[in-house]
Amino acid sequence: LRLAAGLVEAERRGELLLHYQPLLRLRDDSVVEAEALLRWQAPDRLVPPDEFIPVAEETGLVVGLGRWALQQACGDLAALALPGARLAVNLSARQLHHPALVKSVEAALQRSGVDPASLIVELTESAVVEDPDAAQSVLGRLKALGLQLALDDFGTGYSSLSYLLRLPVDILKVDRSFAADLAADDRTRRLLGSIAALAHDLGMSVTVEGVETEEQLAAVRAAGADTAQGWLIGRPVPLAELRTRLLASP
Ligand code: G
Ligand code: G
Ligand code: MN
Ligand code: NA
Repeated sequence: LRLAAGLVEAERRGELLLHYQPLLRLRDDSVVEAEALLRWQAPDRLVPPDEFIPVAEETGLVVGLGRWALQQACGDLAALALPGARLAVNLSARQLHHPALVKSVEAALQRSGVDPASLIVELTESAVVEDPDAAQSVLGRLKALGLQLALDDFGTGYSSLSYLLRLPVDILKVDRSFAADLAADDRTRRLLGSIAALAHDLGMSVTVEGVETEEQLAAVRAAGADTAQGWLIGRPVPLAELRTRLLASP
């Protein structure tokens, strides 16, 4: 409850911030993309999202936080002013089903003036599964704005191949539990190779999350994935550090 009360004030007090985790494009080993991850600088400590996102989700506060994150990421994208750079923002189930979502995404794009194609919106299958028909319609309207859609945490929980056919997804983000098993387990490597082939066949690109070792990265390359994300590539960092990384990239 204290947490929820603090969260209400967090945005007004300017205590929210975004860190950006870089992604490696395997085709040319360049960094052109990053995922925005919310942080809350509470008066006494930096609160990680796994502590406050679930609370925010339950109380509905996530709608406001999410809108703030979208606007901030679009503003950051404009401030980067690097052609080709792309930023991804996470959407929660509550946000997906909020009636004002499409309008607020549209407003964030217009206000910042960024190319809609440089914004990626990530959502999980669990956000879709509650009401797939409604989700499909909202995602169609989001896609019509010109942005890219990513299916997050793929391969866990609610996975259903039918979502891959029904939803207008551009990027499949394979859950980090797969990366963890890559080095030791040949069957996981084969499964990842098959997932990548399937996704490519359907016109989607593939990101593998949670890449922590060179061995895992080599397996991700061998499986034919397009992009790698994880601590080996980089930890989430403030925008200025991301900018340096993007500028230094081949
Ligand atoms: O940053 P990790 O480092 O701890 O993120 C934990 C979880 O919080 C992830 O599952 C991520 O999807 C979620 N998360 C991070 N930032 C946002 C955000 O801006 N909006 C929503 N809805 N979820 C977020
Ligand atoms: O949106 P999503 O649930 O995918 O959020 C990414 C989460 O994964 C964040 O909590 C982020 O801090 C975490 N993460 C990113 N890279 C790694 C990694 O290499 N290993 C582990 N264990 N977690 C990671
Ligand atoms: Mn994500
Ligand atoms: Na994920």
